[in-house]
Amino acid sequence: MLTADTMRDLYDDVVTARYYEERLQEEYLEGKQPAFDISAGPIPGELHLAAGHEAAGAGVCAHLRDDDTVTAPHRPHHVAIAKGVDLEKMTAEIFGRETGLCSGKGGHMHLYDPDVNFACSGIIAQGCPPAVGAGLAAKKRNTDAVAVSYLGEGAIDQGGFFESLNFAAVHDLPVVFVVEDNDWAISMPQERVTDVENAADRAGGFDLPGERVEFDDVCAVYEAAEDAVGRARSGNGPTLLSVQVHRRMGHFMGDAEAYRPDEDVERAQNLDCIPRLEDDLRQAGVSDDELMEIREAAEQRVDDAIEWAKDQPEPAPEATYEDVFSNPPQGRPMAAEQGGDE
Ligand SMILES: Cc1ncc(C[n+]2csc(CCOP(=O)(O)OP(=O)(O)O)c2C)c(N)n1
Ligand SMILES: [Mg+2]
Repeated sequence: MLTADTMRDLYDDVVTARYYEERLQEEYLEGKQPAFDISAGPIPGELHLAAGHEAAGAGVCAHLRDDDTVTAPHRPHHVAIAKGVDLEKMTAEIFGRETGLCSGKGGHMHLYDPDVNFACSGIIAQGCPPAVGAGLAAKKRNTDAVAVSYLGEGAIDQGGFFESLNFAAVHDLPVVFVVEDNDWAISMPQERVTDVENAADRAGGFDLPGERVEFDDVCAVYEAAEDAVGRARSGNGPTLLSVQVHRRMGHFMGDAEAYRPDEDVERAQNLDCIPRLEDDLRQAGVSDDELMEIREAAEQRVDDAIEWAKDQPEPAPEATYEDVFSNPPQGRPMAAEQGGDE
């Protein structure tokens, strides 16, 4: 049931996530020009921002508890924020700092927060099998925890996705698959690689319920996810949800989007989940002043997290070989031990 309080919480999530991406965009560009040196600046490496995807993060994760598991792909921040991942530690991770979620060695695509069972990965559809594993574990342990696996529409032809749908269906596992359909996989429009327009139609082949939420509508996602998560939590098996979202920025920071028609960029700017939710909130009796208060508090939290993260130390070079599966060959000295500084 969607109350005004729930809608306020959803609004808090989406404005936090949007502002977070806008601030990261600014920070990321620092020091990278003129030749776009990807390793320069306070955020080294690739960065995939999720502005325009917020409805899918907030609307689904609003139904989740800390002991529920979420796996996300390479565009993870809005989902992590909605799942309650620690904002400071996540930001420190993105900035490559020692106090980050993964000691600054994972970066923005490899966030892992065991406190709220959140993980993401740069390999598309990679999150599906682990989410199914979490669902299986919950079932074997007789808990009512659920797992949610997010993936993009560009990942719905991956074998791991099909195997995960099948295994979850056959074993009636408490898993919700959420496809964030932004129409693009990097520069590839969906219709060129997949004949199924609605990813939720894939559910039929596995005898699963499938539902699509059109437009960037946070409340509609919330309601669809209420059914899907409720079904999973009450032992009635998996669901496939497809949520229409829009990519308001390039695929990654530095993407000039030369392949993207201007009308599509304009469409993405117009179909924004935030003004739509603001209208819904006003209709529910929430004043503009209150909306502004929520926005300002969210912006302050984000600014504080970024300031804190930027003050954190970088990992020591010697930490390179910690937390790895394989250690360097015996006797091979670290660069620092050789007196080198590279
Ligand atoms: C298995 C695998 N193949 C290829 C890639 C390269 N790759 C990174 S993102 C991406 C497109 C993803 O599109 P989509 O799933 O729609 O997510 P979006 O970026 O639109 O959010 C590809 C092909 C990858 N990361 N993993
Ligand atoms: Mg996509």
